[in-house]
Amino acid sequence: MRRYSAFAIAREGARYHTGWERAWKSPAPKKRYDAIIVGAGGHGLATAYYLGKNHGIKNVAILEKGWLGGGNTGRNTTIIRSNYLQDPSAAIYEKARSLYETMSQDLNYNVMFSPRGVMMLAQTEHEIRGYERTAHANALQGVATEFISPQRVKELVPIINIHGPRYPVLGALWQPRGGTARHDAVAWGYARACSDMGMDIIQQCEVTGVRRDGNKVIGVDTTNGTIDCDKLGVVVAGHSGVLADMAGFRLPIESVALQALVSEPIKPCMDVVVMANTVHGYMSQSDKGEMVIGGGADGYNNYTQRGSFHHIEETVRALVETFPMISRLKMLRQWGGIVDMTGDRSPIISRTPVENMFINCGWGTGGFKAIPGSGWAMAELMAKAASPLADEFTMWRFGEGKFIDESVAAGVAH
Ligand code: FAD
Ligand code: PYC
Repeated sequence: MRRYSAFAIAREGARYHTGWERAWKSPAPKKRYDAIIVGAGGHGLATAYYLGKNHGIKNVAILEKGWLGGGNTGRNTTIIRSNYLQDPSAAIYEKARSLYETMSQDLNYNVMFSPRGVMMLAQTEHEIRGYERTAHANALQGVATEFISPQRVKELVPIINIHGPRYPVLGALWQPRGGTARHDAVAWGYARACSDMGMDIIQQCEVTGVRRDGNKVIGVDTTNGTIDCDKLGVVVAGHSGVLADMAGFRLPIESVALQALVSEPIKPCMDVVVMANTVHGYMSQSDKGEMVIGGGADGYNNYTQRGSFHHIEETVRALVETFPMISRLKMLRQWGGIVDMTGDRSPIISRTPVENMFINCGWGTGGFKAIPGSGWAMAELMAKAASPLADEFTMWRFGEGKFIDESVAAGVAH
């Protein structure tokens, strides 16, 4: 069977979709766009897609300094779930999860959504209380989760060690319709759909300045020249602070490296996603058989896009404790991304102090799952100046003390 790497898929796509080849490395177009989206990650591409599909705004350019999907979207561990605590979060993450259910059909592109179930282990009394509380909140929000016993955990994941040694498994928050999807397929599916609507995806085009007339945005400076637009959507994850700086305002956000690793491929041994947040590691098995593994974020701000060595050791140690049978596995690859963290671990989908400039960021360690819901909300905000899904996620909530605290649901230590 032929295997495809992310790069091979990108190459295949570029060969097949002539629109994208046209856009590759081209000089800045001399036309004025109704909207420019900066960042061709999942969130930027989904924003452009829903601008066209839901609001009929198709005169759109998506500008990307590298290659599409080459940021966190192509570097994450693909976990999809909506078991958050607060109502605004449950609304947007569950909207996203439900859009994932039909994404392959909507985009006519197989994103390999696999609702295999996600469990977050409770390994302390504190975690039991936290996850039971989340299960109750989810019941009120219409999100299907339940708190399950250690015996049920063992039935679902026979390879798990529920007896310790440091922390026995005391139960788990279980979301049966959570799961995974193929990350670069999500980017390429949205990109092809945007291209089919006539949008321009311009890669290797870094935005270097935000052009204004008074307080109103009129375009951007890029490494390929200036480009004019009526509205600007900035969707650049770990570089959000840099773009905000170009526009003359500050964001309550920090950038840190988060990393993951995969093992050699082995026969199918685990058909759900397991997150163990106390010992701190999480694991799923890819369709190729590799164990996909991740741990905590770096404890200091940086833009290195690689992650530090001690996390690899800590994460693997935690997982060997939880799944002793992986102790002899060889690890094949390790990589990192730059994630954008807010103080309350919730995203920002917001207008900005600059008129007609909008920002979508702060998804931190958990934004892959949110891509379709986030794009839906951001497109509505850009088209109509308001979106029910985005209302609570303004950048001004920090000044107003209206935090949306999701530090437990975020699942990844930071
Ligand atoms: P990105 O995909 O990073 O896209 C932003 C794009 O903006 C980049 O391509 C970048 O090149 C571009 N850009 C930046 N500056 C400029 C500029 N000046 N001009 C033009 N373009 C620019 N989330 C989950 O839900 N589940 C998980 O299991 C999960 N695991 C993760 C594991 C790791 C190791 C990492 C790093 C992240 C993980 N995440 C996970 C988080 C998730 O990957 C991100 O929240 C999400 O991908 C963010 O998507 P994005 O489109 O906002 O950003
Ligand atoms: O948000 O579920 C998540 C997640 C898992 C690993 C990284 N992020």
